[in-house]
Amino acid sequence: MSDEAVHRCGHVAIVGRPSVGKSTLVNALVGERISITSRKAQTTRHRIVGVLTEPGVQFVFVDTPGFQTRHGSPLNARLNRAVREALADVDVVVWTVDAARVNEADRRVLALVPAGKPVIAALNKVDLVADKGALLPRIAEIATLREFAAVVPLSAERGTQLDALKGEIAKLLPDGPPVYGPEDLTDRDERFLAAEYVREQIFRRLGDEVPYRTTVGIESFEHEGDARRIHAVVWVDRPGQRAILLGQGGETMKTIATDARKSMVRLFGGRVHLEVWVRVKKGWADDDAALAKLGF
Ligand SMILES: Nc1nc2c(ncn2[C@@H]2O[C@H](COP(=O)(O)OP(=O)(O)O)[C@@H](O)[C@H]2O)c(=O)[nH]1
Ligand SMILES: [Mg+2]
Repeated sequence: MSDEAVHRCGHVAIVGRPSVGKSTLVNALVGERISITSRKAQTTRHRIVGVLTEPGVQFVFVDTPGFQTRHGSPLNARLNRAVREALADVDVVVWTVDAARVNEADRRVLALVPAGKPVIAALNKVDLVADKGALLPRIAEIATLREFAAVVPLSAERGTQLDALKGEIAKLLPDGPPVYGPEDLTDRDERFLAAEYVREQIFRRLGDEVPYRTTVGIESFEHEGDARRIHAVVWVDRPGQRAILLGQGGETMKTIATDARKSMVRLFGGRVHLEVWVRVKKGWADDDAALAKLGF
């Protein structure tokens, strides 16, 4: 920004149906992997903030779980509440869709945005659209759904058009001092991120059932100089799921822990000693009280 006297700062909610690339987009904007991603729906379970500080402007991005309209479980009710809350107190909404197709679920998410709230449409995954000419009619079609501040085709994964998106968002942010420190990347602590990185690998490596019956807790997190000693516990529903997580001779869990540890080293710096245990706790995903205890 040219005028040094003016500083902008505001909250930006990234919303959309599951798997359109919301968390990937937040990570790309912030420049670090603070929100976990996978091909599976509902990888994101928590509202998580990603902070980007540039000269004259601070963006506070709010990543949200994808809005769930199909199943009425206590977990989904909590996910939906997280989305509604994220929408209520932000300055700008980035409604994220897959550039290849906009469907009923996308439109339902858009309908949740309160009237008068500025919305930017982000058409993600343009790298997968072979016929770029097909984008123009789609943009025109999207523009009829609501009044948008801007429609920006982009690729979160490739990092294309992110500056265009940031520019459009910055125009809509209110004047105000930064609310986070210049080095801050997220509102979450290392303990939370460590648990998330373990969960990310479970979502990426295991089939369709087990990840959804799994949660991760941190039993202990100790600093020894610039090294960290982390003890994580993966909670599952049934002994059979424990066996799947461990794999032949513990190989699956070993790979999960190795890759999760790499992500921790990258973000935290320094050495990381990670130990992961798998324990059985019956019915954790159905029990409201247990959910609250685990931090949902
Ligand atoms: N090809 C391509 N894939 C993407 C892009 N953005 C996200 N993805 C992939 O889409 C999947 C879902 O992404 P994620 O960020 O977890 O979606 P979310 O559920 O909306 O948070 C992941 O496998 C990402 O790697 C993109 O711009 N291009
Ligand atoms: Mg996500």
